[in-house]
Amino acid sequence: MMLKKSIRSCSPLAGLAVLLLSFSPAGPALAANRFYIENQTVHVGDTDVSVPVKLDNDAPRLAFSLSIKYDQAKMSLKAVEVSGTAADGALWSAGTIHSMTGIVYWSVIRGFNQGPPGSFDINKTIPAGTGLTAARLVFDVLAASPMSTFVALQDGLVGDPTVPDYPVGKNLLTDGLPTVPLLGLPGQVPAGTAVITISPAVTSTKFIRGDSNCSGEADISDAVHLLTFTFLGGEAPCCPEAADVNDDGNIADTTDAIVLLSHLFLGETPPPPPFPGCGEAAGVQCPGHKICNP
Ligand SMILES: [Ca+2]
Ligand SMILES: [Ca+2]
Repeated sequence: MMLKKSIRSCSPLAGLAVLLLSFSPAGPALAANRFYIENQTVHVGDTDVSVPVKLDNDAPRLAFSLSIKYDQAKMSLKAVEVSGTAADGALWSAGTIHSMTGIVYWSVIRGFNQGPPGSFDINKTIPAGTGLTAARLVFDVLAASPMSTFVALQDGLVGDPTVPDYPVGKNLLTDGLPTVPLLGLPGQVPAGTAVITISPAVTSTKFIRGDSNCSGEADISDAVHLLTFTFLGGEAPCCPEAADVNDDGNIADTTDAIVLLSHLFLGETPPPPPFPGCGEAAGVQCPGHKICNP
């Protein structure tokens, strides 16, 4: 009786409001759709620097496109990758890097349908979420001294102005209909522009003598590595100085493998320092030893 009375007492508008509220999505509302690139620091001489393009996405998407400007005199864009991102497994990830103008267009389609040619597969999407990584830009740093540069999400870019009617870049999300995202984080000026600080080169001077595969330890696998490299043309040492076990200036020769094996198994004289832990030797740079030079 009480329930019936309550419903009868509601006005039609109040009833509609109750109805709408009952269909409100559960959980916190997602932020506006947004592509952005965060400010970050790289170093003179860095290669394969990863600059993530982040995404706030309020609904699963079938595809997206990116249009990005960077300073081609300071950084060289080598690739746009989606492996390990929210778009991992995309069947289409392609575009054009205009290295002369510092402009890249890139399109990613998570999946194509098996049916009509060119149609999206609605079962393969980029998920909804905030702080997703949509793609990674892979740069080499060209600048020879510390300075500041930028990577900017921009619409309306023209990669090759010498070609009439060349397509104009646009940042879009697509779930059947195009969704125009916001570009950049609040406070980034100009909008969509991330500051990339190029700091002085990292000095990578540490290594372990004998650790020719840069595993963090000089052991029998290094002796195998040395012999495989010397006699079978195997993978080159990640740090030449580490492969000069006896420090005689000859890199990865037979004697180096013998010196290491003699120490490991016969207790003979250890390799000269730095050994067995990470250390430095005069004039040696060893950027390949990531464990000693994190
Ligand atoms: Ca090793
Ligand atoms: Ca040697």
